[in-house]
Amino acid sequence: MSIYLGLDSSTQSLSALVIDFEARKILADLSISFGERLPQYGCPKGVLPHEDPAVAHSDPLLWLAALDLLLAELKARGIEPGRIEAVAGSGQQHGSVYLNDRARDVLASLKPRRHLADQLKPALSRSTSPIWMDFSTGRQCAEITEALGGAGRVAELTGSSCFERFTGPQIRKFWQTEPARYEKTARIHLVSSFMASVLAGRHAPIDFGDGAGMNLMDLRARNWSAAALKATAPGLKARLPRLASSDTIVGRISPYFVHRYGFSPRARIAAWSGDNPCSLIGVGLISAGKVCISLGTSDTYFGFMAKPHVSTKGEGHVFGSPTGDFMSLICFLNGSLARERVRDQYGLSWAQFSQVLRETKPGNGGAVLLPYFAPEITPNVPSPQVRRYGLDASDVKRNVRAVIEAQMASMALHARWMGVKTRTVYATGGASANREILQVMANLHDAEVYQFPVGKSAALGAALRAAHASLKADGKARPWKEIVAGFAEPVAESRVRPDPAAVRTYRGFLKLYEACEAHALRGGEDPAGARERYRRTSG
Ligand code: XUL
Repeated sequence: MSIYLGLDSSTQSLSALVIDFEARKILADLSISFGERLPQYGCPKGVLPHEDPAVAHSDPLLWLAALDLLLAELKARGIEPGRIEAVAGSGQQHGSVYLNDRARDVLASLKPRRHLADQLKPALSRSTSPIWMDFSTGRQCAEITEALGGAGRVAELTGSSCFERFTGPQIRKFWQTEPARYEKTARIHLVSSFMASVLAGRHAPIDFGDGAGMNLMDLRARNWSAAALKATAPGLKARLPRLASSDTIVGRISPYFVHRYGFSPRARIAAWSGDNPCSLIGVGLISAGKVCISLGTSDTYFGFMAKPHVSTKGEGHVFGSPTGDFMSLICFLNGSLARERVRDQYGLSWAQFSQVLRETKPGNGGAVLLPYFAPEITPNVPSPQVRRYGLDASDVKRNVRAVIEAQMASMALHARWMGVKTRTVYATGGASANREILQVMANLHDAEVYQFPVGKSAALGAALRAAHASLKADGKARPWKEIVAGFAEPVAESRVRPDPAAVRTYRGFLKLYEACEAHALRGGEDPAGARERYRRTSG
């Protein structure tokens, strides 16, 4: 038997991929969209509405309701859960779940006749979960940064300077604003370790990949940093799960899933990780040299890293890689959100959007859009602001091209700290199906871009991690190269080549974009001169 299940608990949906590892085949691929299938939870895009736009919380019970729905559907699709050897998962990073001291017993005695959400409800000490889109902890970030001796020091210690969405600042805010509830909190999980805990019926550890997204873990020593814990909240260590490597087996699956869905009682639950560490595996980045751009709710730019090399200017992060090494990552919040905003604003279909990209010229005649429709993570823009330079809001075509060029230019600029010049970019995530977008990507990064046969790189990475951890537990460990072979490989024929003329245009365009960004965000000089220079040189 070599059937493994990878789950991905992401912002807007829960997905599953079932793989036959030896046959290198995907047996099932399905998703539950929170907005469409579980509207009663009031999270249309996976986020609870809030009067403060900086606050982004979700309902953790929604993720459990989705798990019940998904597993029932898997069975209905003819997958026999009893054949699944092991399960691993991927969770949206940074989000946290707060449980009281009843959680341990509740997890250990889940009743197969009742829904997970109903049973876990009394075990929550906080009814909502702050997620990665939250920007409300600026004050806490400043306090932690000061206590730890500055942004550079925090980055060296934890892999990232303090970011609003990271779990440490979020926990500090909870302790400061709701001390009584914090007092009642016995365990704080990440989305990943929470979902693993439910599946295993016991508190699961946090893996080094996702643990690095908290501003609490000593990146090199791979333990909770006493200084970071102290700077965050009192009594925090006792409330956190232990840290463990990504190939840890948490235990056998909880009897709940055996009786309700027919899993084998011997099925293993492997530690879950963050969606980005899982995607790293899902696109086969197990050594240095290539990067991946994932175009999802957020856009991320990431790559494998052998030794940790952090950004001290707050432009990105270093997380653990599931291989035991490291990964670099930059997150752009205005990903599909910004693309959809522009498409909807002009009433276009995706086909029309692509058509416009085909019809318009690289460099857009020097028109620049800064598309911070929502607060932006990279560069740091704490409240929404959309700026146009040499661009009229009524110009449909130029605005369409401008949003894509802005996203790709911003990636190129803010990835410089990684010091990697790559000739190959792997593209994944929903929008990677759009070849016109990939052409702009290829031209702006002066690199060949490849697509993948499986869009769900995080769920695939999770399934491959389940195989890796389970084989290791059986004493049959296989090297990562063999684990990803035949699954996490780009489609050779999908190659999008950079166009040399566009590459030249974009060299100048990048300077212009940088000047516009500096003007809008850092009080830099008016970019009119830069636009003129760009116009002259681009002919
Ligand atoms: C990464 C980040 C997002 C989330 C959501 O740092 O915040 O990519 O993981 O998927």
